[in-house]
Amino acid sequence: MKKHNKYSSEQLAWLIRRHGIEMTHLSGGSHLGAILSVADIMGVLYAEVLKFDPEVTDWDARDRFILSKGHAGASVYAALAESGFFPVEELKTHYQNGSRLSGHVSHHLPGVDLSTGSLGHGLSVGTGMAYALKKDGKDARVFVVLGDGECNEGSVWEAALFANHFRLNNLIAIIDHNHMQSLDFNENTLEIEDFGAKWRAFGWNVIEVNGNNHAELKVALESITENDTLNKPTVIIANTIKGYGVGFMQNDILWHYRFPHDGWEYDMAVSELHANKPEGVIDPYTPAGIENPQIASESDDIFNDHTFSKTWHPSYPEQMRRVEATPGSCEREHPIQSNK
Ligand SMILES: Cc1ncc(C[n+]2csc(CCOP(=O)(O)OP(=O)(O)O)c2C)c(N)n1
Ligand SMILES: [Mg+2]
Repeated sequence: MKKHNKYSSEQLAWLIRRHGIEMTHLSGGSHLGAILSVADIMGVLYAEVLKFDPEVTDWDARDRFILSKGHAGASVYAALAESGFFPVEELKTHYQNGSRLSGHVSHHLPGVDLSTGSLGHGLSVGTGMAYALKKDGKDARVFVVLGDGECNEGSVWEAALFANHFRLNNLIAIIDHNHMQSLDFNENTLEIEDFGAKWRAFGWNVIEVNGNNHAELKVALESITENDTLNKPTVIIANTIKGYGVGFMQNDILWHYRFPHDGWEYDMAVSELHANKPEGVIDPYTPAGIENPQIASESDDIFNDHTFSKTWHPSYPEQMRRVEATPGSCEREHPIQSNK
């Protein structure tokens, strides 16, 4: 694959994770689990796939990119800053009053084509862009990254129909399939499986990969580039883990909204990242890691199940009462454990 960045995809994904932790920590912002989940997809796209020029942001032939799951805005901000679109230092203003780096993706930043955050719109706009580019004979592609919970939105499927009808082979959707949304597993919220079969039925070329594995993502993306005869839009179902990269955040829905607080949460997250830092990357915040990091104690809220369908941790008594008031809601089995 061609290189479009001074960083490798692994280095860039690491930096996206590190920035995501710092940005949510400094701002008290949310959606860190969603940022960590999509970091590898963003790293591969911005290091090796997307055609762009940070000096000429409205370059006609640039690939278009839409982060439709706009709540993971920190991931695209970090990717853009590390790709030269604006100073890395500005990332610290995320969520602050007056900052261009709003919590959800803002088109006021160079390199962003569409503001997102209200789920379900990115694929429709991307489809329109791909249609227009094709009509104008432009050699550019459109990449849209969606959440899997986002695919509960009907508008996603309307766009899927349109893209198939016009055989938009310049459109690539990548779904961050982490099996979770805000409060629970997708399967307990609104079932979407068999996900691949659904897209196939809508006429799309479907590729399923491990979305935290760079090699698999690259093979999938390369296969689309090489297959010029493909007369269909492509969807890559990227199976990911929400919170990937920080053990105690992985598959714990708490980290959809929670930010890493001072103390063991921040210290353990940063220390784990440091233990897995690729060669040649400098941590812009804690270059030498954290000396004597605080570690969670037994009484700390770590490795507990915070999903709505199982139970809420006792530290959330109000929500717990709500769950108990809903008959049967506590007894439901985890769909993945029960292999539904
Ligand atoms: C139209 C709309 N409804 C609700 C929300 C609130 N919301 C923010 S993130 C989220 C969950 C999204 O889950 P998913 O698409 O799976 O993304 P993930 O965080 O798992 O990557 C929801 C419902 C929203 N942003 N937009
Ligand atoms: Mg999800």
